[in-house]
Amino acid sequence: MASPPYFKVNIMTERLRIAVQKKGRLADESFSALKKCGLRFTIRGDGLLARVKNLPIDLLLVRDDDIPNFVSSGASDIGIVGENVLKEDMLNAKDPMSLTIERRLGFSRCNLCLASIDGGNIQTPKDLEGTKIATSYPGILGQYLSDNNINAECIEMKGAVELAPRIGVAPSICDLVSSGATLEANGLQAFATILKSEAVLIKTGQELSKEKQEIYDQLISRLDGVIRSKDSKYIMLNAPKSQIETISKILPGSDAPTIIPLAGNDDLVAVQAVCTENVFWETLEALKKAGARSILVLPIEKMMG
Ligand code: PRT
Ligand code: ZN
Repeated sequence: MASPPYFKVNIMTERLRIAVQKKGRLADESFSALKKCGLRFTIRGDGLLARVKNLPIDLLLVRDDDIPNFVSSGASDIGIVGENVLKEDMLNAKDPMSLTIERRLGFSRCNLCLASIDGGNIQTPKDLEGTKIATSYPGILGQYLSDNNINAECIEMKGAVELAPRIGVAPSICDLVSSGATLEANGLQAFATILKSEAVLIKTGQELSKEKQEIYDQLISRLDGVIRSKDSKYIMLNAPKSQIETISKILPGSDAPTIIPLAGNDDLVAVQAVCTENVFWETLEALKKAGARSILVLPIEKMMG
């Protein structure tokens, strides 16, 4: 007897998992970047998982320190984390982590700096020899000290590192700085930057299923559009025909601009271009000097190559 036909029905569509910080300095901008990629989701009070409504994607809402491990182990396929946390975790991991940095995201920028009492006797990295340094980043600091042949003792603190000099724990610190206000409020001054950090998208080293890889590729293509459109502007202006070459050279980060004739005017043309770099007031002044008129700079919301 012929066996009945069996149809393989995949009821459990695979969902790509993205680990993001639940709450903190990285969280809002991570959510915002994903929303700009068209992901629709709601973050509820104490949930650990947010389901994306319009794509097969789940967000794992976790502490930032756990993100590299989640991604390396494959518990999450990708993640958004600060390079400072990533590098520290990689240096402290027993086994090499299985992950790659796929994109730099340009937010949560900060510097990991060495700082000491303003006007005190530690003013350069060499002055650290034989002293104590308080930090939450013993891995990165330890590597910096050994790379620079400095013998100093790292005192690990989980938080409030900036208080260490005042309470006598250590005369200097190694901590994250963004505006510099915390250092200033504590009478400290930075004298060296040992790591420049920003949020990065990391991907597990483990192979993704075909289904997940497709979702990932779609997300990355949208993310690239978000990253590119961030600093990009659309410029429109009128210019004398004779000045097209000079004006094209001034337009920052644009390929060949579009040149359109103007009705009833043989000498003037309309120039339109996508500028992929920042357009400053100085750029507009230079364009005007070169003969451009009616200059408009418009934001670009989305881009796809
Ligand atoms: O709870 P969870 O573990 O998830 O969060 P967290 O408390 O460990 O981290 P969180 O939310 O404070 O920071 C998350 C990430 O944001 C960091 O790992 C960095 O990648 C990035 N980031 C960017 C910063 C800062 N800027 C920053 N300024 N993280 C911390 N700071 C702190 C710094 O430690 C210091 O205390 O802010 C103070 C200095 O700020 P300024 O502006 O006064 O210089
Ligand atoms: Zn943390």
